[in-house]
Amino acid sequence: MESFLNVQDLGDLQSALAEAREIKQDRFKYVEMGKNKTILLVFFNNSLRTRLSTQKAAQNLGMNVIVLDVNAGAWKLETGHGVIMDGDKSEHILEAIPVMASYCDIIGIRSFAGLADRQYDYSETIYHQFLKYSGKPVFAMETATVHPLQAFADLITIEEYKTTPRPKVVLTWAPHPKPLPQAVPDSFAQWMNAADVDLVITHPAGYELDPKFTGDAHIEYNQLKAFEDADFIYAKNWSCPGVTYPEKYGQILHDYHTMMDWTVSSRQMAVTNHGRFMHCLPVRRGMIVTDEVIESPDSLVIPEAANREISATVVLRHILAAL
Ligand code: AN0
Ligand code: CP
Repeated sequence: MESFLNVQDLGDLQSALAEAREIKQDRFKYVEMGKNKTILLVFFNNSLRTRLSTQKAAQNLGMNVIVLDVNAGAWKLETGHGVIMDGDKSEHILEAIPVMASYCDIIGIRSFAGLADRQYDYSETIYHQFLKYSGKPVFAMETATVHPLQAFADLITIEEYKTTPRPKVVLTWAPHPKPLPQAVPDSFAQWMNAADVDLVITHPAGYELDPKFTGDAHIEYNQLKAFEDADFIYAKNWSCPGVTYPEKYGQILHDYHTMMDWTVSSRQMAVTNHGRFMHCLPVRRGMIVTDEVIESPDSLVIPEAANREISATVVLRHILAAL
């Protein structure tokens, strides 16, 4: 595997889930695979889970790990082409990428959407520059439009906790004070569409996600109706994806104070089928979800985050196998 952005990149999903179960039984089973291989994790944005779980996964496979926080100690990188670099950016990404690549065998990238230019974000410009100019396998640790390591961990978690063969999974928008990317809901929708679940998406009008990720998932604008008989509730905020309102791409459409009835509380959880609560974290309590719901025994946020180590171990194993 040369590139990991989409669910299809991993090959057969059922075999990948079987590999996840195998790795969970014995995380160090393939510790010889990564001997004398070096992985570089490049962060343009903050991270707790991705940073720790991807390092742990690489160590499970016996790799050497280097982590670079671009905005904390490296030179500020210019990413545009044809720019006269007379500002605060000292180095161009087109030199920095091949230099970084010369020290490693695999590169992970965290580079969030800028939320200003839809075309730039949705063509995954930075990720594709890494792919093109590194000559090394590259994988997404949340890029502009996708977060596949998260969505794979989410699916592993749903497989572990489901009580029916085809559970009803609801992706719900929830309020947040700052504009956030669409990467998490995009990947979640894409992976759920590839899995054996009944996916329903609920959000206020205007937050329609790109159909290239949502496919033919059912969209229900009435949140409470969407929650009826749900087995899993997956909450996330996202800013305007620019599908319905291209001019509002990356913006918050309404003052969040007026949207607080979308916060996931026991009022909505009561109509589910003993639904389990999920969120990728970090989560803002009182905005996305109430303390009561996130602290309840039906909250899966901790095992879900723990499964990030498992999803990353499976993905890195696939990349190592093709080196
Ligand atoms: C990021 C996002 O919404 O994409 C990362 C989530 C894993 N969240 C924040 O920036 C708060
Ligand atoms: N869920 C997730 O990717 O968390 P971090 O942003 O902390 O890595």
